[in-house]
Amino acid sequence: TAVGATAVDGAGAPLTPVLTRRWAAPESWTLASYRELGGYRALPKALGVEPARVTELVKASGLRGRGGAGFPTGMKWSFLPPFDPAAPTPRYLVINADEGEPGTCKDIPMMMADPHSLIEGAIITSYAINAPFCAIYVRGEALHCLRRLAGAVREATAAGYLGRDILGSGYDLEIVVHAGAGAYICGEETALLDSLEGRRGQPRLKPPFPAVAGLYASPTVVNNVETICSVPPIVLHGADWYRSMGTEKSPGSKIYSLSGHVTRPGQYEAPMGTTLRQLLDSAGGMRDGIPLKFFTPGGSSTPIFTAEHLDVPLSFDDVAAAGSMLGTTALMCFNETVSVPWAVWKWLEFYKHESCGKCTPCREGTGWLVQILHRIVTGDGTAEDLDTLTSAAANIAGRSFCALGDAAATPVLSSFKWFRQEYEDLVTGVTPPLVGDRALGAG
Ligand code: L3W
Ligand code: SF4
Repeated sequence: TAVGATAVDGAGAPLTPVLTRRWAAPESWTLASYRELGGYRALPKALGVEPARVTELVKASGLRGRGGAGFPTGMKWSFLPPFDPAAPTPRYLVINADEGEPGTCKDIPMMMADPHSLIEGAIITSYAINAPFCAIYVRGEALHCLRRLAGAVREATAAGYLGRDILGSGYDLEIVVHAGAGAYICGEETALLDSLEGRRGQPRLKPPFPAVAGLYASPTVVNNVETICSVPPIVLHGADWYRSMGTEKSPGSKIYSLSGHVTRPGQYEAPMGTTLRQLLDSAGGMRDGIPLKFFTPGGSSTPIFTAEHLDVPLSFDDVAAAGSMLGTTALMCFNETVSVPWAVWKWLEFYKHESCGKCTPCREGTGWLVQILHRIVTGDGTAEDLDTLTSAAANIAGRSFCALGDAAATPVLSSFKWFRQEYEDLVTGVTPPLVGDRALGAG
C-alpha cells in the first residue's frame, strides 16, 4: 500500500502530502510522534482568536466536505444558530467516521496512522462552533480504529488538549468515540444521529438539516474525517496556502483511494483536479499492463466512467460536468477482463443487503434489481429483462427517501449508458453465462 507517499514523480501525480505526511513516521499514531512532526501547533493559534474567526478562515479556504457531497465546510458551520454565551444551549460536533462506501479507503487509514490530527481538527472545529461535546462515530467493523482513537483521546486528555480549560483558554471539550454496529446506512448523517442516540439507524426527513436540529434535536455539525483533518493545516498555513492547491472551486489536497487492477493500490494524496491518468502513473499503471475498461470516480454510488475519462480532472465540478460525481474519490479500477453486468450485479447485492427498509422503492426495488441481474449473468435473462431492469432502476432513482436508493440505481443506469451491448450479448447468448451451472468452467 502506497501510504504517505512523498515523491513528486515527474510523470505521475503531483503528490501533496498534507494529510498523509506523517503516515510513514515511526509510531506515527502516538502523541510524541505527532508533536515532533508539528502536531498541536494549530490548536493554540485557533484558541487565540474568536471562534467566528476560525469559521471565517475555513470559509475563505474553500474547503468542501470530503464525505461525498462536497458541501462548503465553513458555510455548514455558519448555518448553526448564533451562539449566545450568556445563555448557552446545547450544540454538537459529530464526526462521520463510518467509512463504508465501496472502494473508499481513506478515513480508516487516516485514523490509524494519524489519529491526533483528527483530534486536533475536532477540538478546533468544536471551538469554532462553540460545542462542548464531540462524538466520533466509527464504523462498527473497524474495532482496531476505535481502539486507536480511544487511546489517542486518552493521551490528548492527559496532555491537557482535551477536558476542562484547554491550554488555559477557558474552553472545555469532551470527545466520545462511539462504535457503529456495521450498517452502511449509518454513514448517512441523519441515520448516524439516530444510531448515536441509541435507536435503529434510519434516515430522517431533511429539512430540518442537522445544523438546525441534529443530535438530540440540537444544532449539530456533521463532518467527515478527512474534512476535519484538513482543518489544522488550514489554521496553521492559511487560506491562501490551501487555495494554492487544487482548482478554484475545489481547492486543497485530497486522498484518492486507488483499488482494483492497479499495480500499487493504496492512498495517494494529490491536489483536487488531479486526473486518474496521473494517479495511475504514480501507482505503476494498470496491473500486468491490461488496459483499464471502467472505473468509479467516487465509489460505487457514483456513475461509472470509462477509459475515455482518464483525463477528467478529479474535482467536484469537473467530474459533475463529465456526468458523474466526485463522491469519496474511491477510484475502483477494472481492467478489460471484467464483465460490467457481473460487477453491477455484485454492487447491487451490496445495496440490497444494506437497504434499511424504510421506503418501498429502495427496499423492494433493490431486491428486484438483484433478481433480474442474477437472471442475466446466469444466462436466463430475456430482452424484456433489460427494459424492466432500466425502468425499475429509473423508478428507484429520485423516488427514494434517501441517497441510498439513488446510489443503488446508479450502477445500473450508468453501465447501460456505456456498456448496454454487454447486457444484450448475455441475453442473446453471444456471451456465455458468467455464473451458475451453464457458465464456462462450471462443475
Ligand atoms: C444546512 C442546508 N445544511 C445541505 C448539508 C447536509 C449534509 C451536506 C451535504 O450525502 C453523498 C451522497 C452519497 N442547510 C443544507 C445543509 N446541507 N443543504 O450538506 O448534503 P447532501 O444532502 O448533498 O449529501 P449527503 O446526504 O451528506 C453524501 C455520496 O455522498 N457518496 C457516499 C459516500 C459514503 C461515505 C462513506 O462511506 N463514508 O462518505 C458517494 O458518492 O451517495 O450523494 O451534511 O446536512 N440547506
Ligand atoms: Fe432506507 Fe433505502 Fe429508503 Fe434510504 S432509500 S430510507 S436506505 S429504504
